[in-house]
Formats: sequence, C-alpha cells, structure tokens
Amino acid sequence: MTSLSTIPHAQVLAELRAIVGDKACIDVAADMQPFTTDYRKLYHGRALAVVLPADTQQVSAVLALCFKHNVPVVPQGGNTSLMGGAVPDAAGNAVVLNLRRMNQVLEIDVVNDTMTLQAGVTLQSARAAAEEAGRLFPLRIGSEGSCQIGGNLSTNAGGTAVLRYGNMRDLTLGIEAVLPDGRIYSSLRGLRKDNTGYDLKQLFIGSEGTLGIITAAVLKLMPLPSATAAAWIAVRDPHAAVELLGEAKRVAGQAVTAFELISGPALTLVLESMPQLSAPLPSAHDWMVLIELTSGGDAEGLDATLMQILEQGMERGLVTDAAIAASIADTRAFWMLREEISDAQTRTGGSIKCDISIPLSKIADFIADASAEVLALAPDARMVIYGHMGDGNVHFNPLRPKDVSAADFLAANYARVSHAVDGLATAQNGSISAEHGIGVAKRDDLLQCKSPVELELMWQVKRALDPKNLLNPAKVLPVPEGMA
Ligand code: S2G
Ligand code: ZN
Repeated sequence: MTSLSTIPHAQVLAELRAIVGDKACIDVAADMQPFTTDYRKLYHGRALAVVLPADTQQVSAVLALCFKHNVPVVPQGGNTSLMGGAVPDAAGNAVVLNLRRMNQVLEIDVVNDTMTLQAGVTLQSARAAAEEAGRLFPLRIGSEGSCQIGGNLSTNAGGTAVLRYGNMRDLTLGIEAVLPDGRIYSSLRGLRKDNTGYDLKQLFIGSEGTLGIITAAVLKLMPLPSATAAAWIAVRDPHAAVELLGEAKRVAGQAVTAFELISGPALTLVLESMPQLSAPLPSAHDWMVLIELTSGGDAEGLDATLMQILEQGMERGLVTDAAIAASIADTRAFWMLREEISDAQTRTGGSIKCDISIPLSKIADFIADASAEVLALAPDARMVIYGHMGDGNVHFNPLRPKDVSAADFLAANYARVSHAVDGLATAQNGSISAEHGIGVAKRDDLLQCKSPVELELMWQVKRALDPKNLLNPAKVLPVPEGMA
C-alpha cells in the first residue's frame, strides 16, 4: 500500500471516526467492496476507509483532515459511473467519501419552480418529490433508482429528455460544494439570472469530483405535461431517422421531448435477454426510432400531431412501420425496451462502449462509416447502436458475438475498435464522451482529442483548486508528455 499520508493510517481512521461516527466509517475490506468496485465490475479498487458523512460540515471536516495529511479522497454517489470515475485505484491509500446519507429534499418552491436538495438524493426520489409538488424534474436516465443528484451533476448527466430540457448544466441554478481543503463554496440561489462574476458552479458541474465535492443543488422544475404521445417507428435507415426528426420538429416544435434511435441488434439483445417483453412491431427492422411528444395541452391534439408526423414520414418513404402507444402502459413498455438496452449489455458482457456526439447533420454518415470500420475489424460483432439521436448522441457499442467470450472479444478488440470509432468522431469534430464522462476509461484518449492549450487550462484549474491533487486522483485529466 503506497501511503502518501503524513500520519499512520490508524490515526487517520481514528480521526475519521471522530468526525462521522463509528457506524459511518467502514474499514473492513469485505464491507468496503461494494464501494470499491464499479458498476460494470471492470474496476476493482481498494480503500483506506469508506466514510458516509451526514452533512456538509462533516464533508468539510473529512476533506480538511485528508488535505492536512495528504490522504486522497474519492467522492462517490450511486457508484453508477460507466467510466470507472467513482472508485479508488488499487493503491489502497484513499478514502471513499460516499454521499448517500445526505439524501434530503430541502425545499420545493413551486412559485419559483425550483427544488433545493442534498447531493445524495437519488434521481428517482428527486423526480418523485417534484411530481408530488405538481412539477417535473426532467432529467431521465435508466439508472435513476440508484444514481444520485450529486453524481448526475458531477458528470453533467444527459439521458433521454435532453432534446427538450437540456442536461444537468442546463437544469441547475446553484450548487454547494466542498473544496479539497475543506472550504465550502455555496451558490444555493434559485435565480435564473445572476451576472455577478464568474459562473463558478459550472466549474464543478461535469468535473467528476476532481475539483470539489458537490453536496447540494438548486434545480429547475418544469410544468408537468398533461399529454404524452409516443410511437415506436421502423425507419429506412439513420438518414431517414434524421429527416424524420426534422419533420417532427417542424410539425411539433418544442413538444418533441425524446427521439431515440435503436438498431435491430440492440432491440434483439433486449428481447433475448428479457423474453417476457414483447416486440413493439410485428417484424424485425434494422433501424427504429422511439419518439415521444409531451405538452400541456389536450391528448387528442397531441395524438393528431403524432399522426401527422407519421403520415408525412410514410409519404416521404422515411417510415416503413409504426406502433403508436394507445395508453401510458404502452408508452412505459416502449421505454422499458429502450432503457433495458444498457443493462442487457452489462448482463451479456463484452460491450465496447463508445458514447459519441456528432453534429446532427453528420451523424448518419458517421454511423455508416463507423459500422464499416468496426465490421472490418470484428466481422461478427453485434452492432448495438442506440441513443439520443435528437442530441446528436449515439451509444455506438459493438458487442461480442454470442460464441465469443467477453474477455476474448474485449482483449482482441477493445483498444482498436474504440480507437477507430473515437477517431472517426474526433475527425468530424465530435465528442468521444457525450454524456458518460471520462473517469479513467477515457482519460488517456483525451490526449488525442484535446489541444495542448485545453489540457494546460484544465490542469491550471485543477492545480488552483486541488493543489495537492488529492481529489479523485488520476481521473479525467491525462498527464501530457513532459508535464511534471
Ligand atoms: C443510455 C446508458 C449507459 C450505457 O442507455 O442512454 O447512457 O450503457 C446510456 O450506454
Ligand atoms: Zn445515454
């Protein structure tokens, strides 16, 4: 165990217990395991201790102690990171600081349309609290039952409603965060306009716990839609999907809430993995779209709008079949098929995750080019391609063939396939991580897609806020050659 600490670990543990209490300080390896292994069970770290602080003051005291004694700290919410961003490395000298005990909704102001809550509130609880108050908190991702608001903020989470409502940066008015030295930064103001100096909250949002630990936030609330219309549509190809999206925006404008692309292999994977689910269309298709419209108006009007989009799509040869949700249960069934794609990959193993965003005008060509490159490298890979086409973001996740083990498929293909796909995205001025963040999985890939000036600036910010490099060390920022 390589220790950086200036005092014996036993003393660190004693001081941690004095801050958070015995029960909230775990140091038995077996008990720490759920906190030191990532969601996809790809990263298996070790920790000096896991602490579960009850409030911001305890977070501050823990960070001040660790800063004083050079003890690295790994912030953790629901531990649903796909990029290894929320678990320690194998050195065993870090403290994992898990926020799940800080799970209170502090205020809902329905006149100001804001919700103030602690970072450890799960996304599902936050959405439920908003709905109880007659409002919508619109962030929607499959892991909502376990992911926490703090983690959604630290990765600037997106999900399936970004097209209409934006991502966490767009949904946040203020945050509270604890700096590596224990100082508390607070901008918990519910103001939609505040031009008083730098917008510091945006430094912490999306920084993956490397600049400060977000402990609370003020989030925007939206009107609860009174009408929802959804359809599962078979489209000719991704180009047709892009054209159909243009038609939907022309006809329905802001009402277009979600527009998800799903490849045939992605749906097949879900149906094979969950045989109790029904296929949404009578026959198989190479490309499909799940579209959802919502509005504050009447359901009949919205249904008519959806029908108009489908008729136009049929007339223009973009749409070859469609199933329209006849009830909320149908809509939920469509979303379950879509949201199961992620877990079905985790259960199957051998998924090469490329979370790409590309200008919408180029996304169809990218899908064709990347598919050709991947199939040249791994001819039998299952082309699990799906996601938020409306935001120019697709999860381009080649998956192992059934007769090849995950270990063999990843060993043979992970590096070259992800390099090829990321390289194509970068060449199109796209992003190699649209919503999942960098963690450790994509850290060194930033050397290929970030300019030296961008990396220098990020390191300058990191050094200014975390001069001892103790907070979530070795995450996000690669060390450029020659840099000390
Ligand atoms: C999605 C979930 C993570 C994954 O389903 O939209 O962001 O497995 C993904 O790709
Ligand atoms: Zn996604």
